[in-house]
Amino acid sequence: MARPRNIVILTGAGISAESGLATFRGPGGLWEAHRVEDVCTPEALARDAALVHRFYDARRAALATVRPNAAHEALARLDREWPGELAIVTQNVDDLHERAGARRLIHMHGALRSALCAACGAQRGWDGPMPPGLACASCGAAALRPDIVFFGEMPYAMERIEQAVAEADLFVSIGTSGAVYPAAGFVQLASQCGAATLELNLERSAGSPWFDDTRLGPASVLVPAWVA
Ligand code: BJW
Repeated sequence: MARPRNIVILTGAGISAESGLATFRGPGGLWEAHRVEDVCTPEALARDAALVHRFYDARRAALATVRPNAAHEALARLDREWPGELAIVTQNVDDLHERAGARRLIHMHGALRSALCAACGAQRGWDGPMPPGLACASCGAAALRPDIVFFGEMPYAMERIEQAVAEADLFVSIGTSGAVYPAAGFVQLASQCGAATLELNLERSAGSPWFDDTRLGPASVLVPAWVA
């Protein structure tokens, strides 16, 4: 294909694995120690808010112990230097892309360092533990919760993301299992709209059959090599 101008990059937990953050699926993944239905659904929050808050408090605390790796840094450099359109759409709720310096970034599944008011939708930065039932400063309701997209909830910025994917010349997926929709469907949309598609992952994923090209290996090696 001609040199791409518009690039959309989708990242998943695999890009942060070498920084020391657990992925979700597979051996040692977060879903091995926790049932999704207990910590990552609106019903879980309603049933046992303390458990959901403990799960996200621990993951927020872990952010202080990790730092961006060579893959985050390579994408941040691409973001700084790429003259065309670029969107880094991350499913990750960690802040390693922004700490590496990425700016054209969309957190489609929310962010650990953010609190959301379930009553009025206000968002505010958050560090440290988040006690259940805390009042929201904007509306006074006792409804602050982790700003995380649970199963069954609509991911953020879908219109903007789908437009960027539909207009992309190149769609690159990094470190995601392709198990969770709507993100898992972006590769098909990109292909249908004429983009070249590339997957960078440790191993083949559920999405691999949809990509023009899949390169296997650790993100800290593959991503800098691709960006170079
Ligand atoms: C490396 C590496 C290294 C390791 N280097 N690689 C039936 C059919 C279809 C859909 C549905 C269905 N039933 C329900 C649904 C919808 C549901 C869904 O998809 N469920 C599936 C389980 C089937 N989705 C939703 O509910 C979403 N909302 C929604 O659909 O709204 C309606 C809608 C309608 C129309 C349009 C749009 C929307 C919401 C999904 C919310 C996901 N939330 C989570 C948790 C919140 C964040 C958090 O706690 O952190 O998001 S779940 C979890 O999975 C997290 C992740 O972002 C997401 C994806 O996981 P990811 O990143 O792919 O991680 P892993 O662990 O799966 O994979 C890691 C990969 O890295 C592996 O491939 C490794 O090989 C690789 N790797 N080390 C490179 N060093």
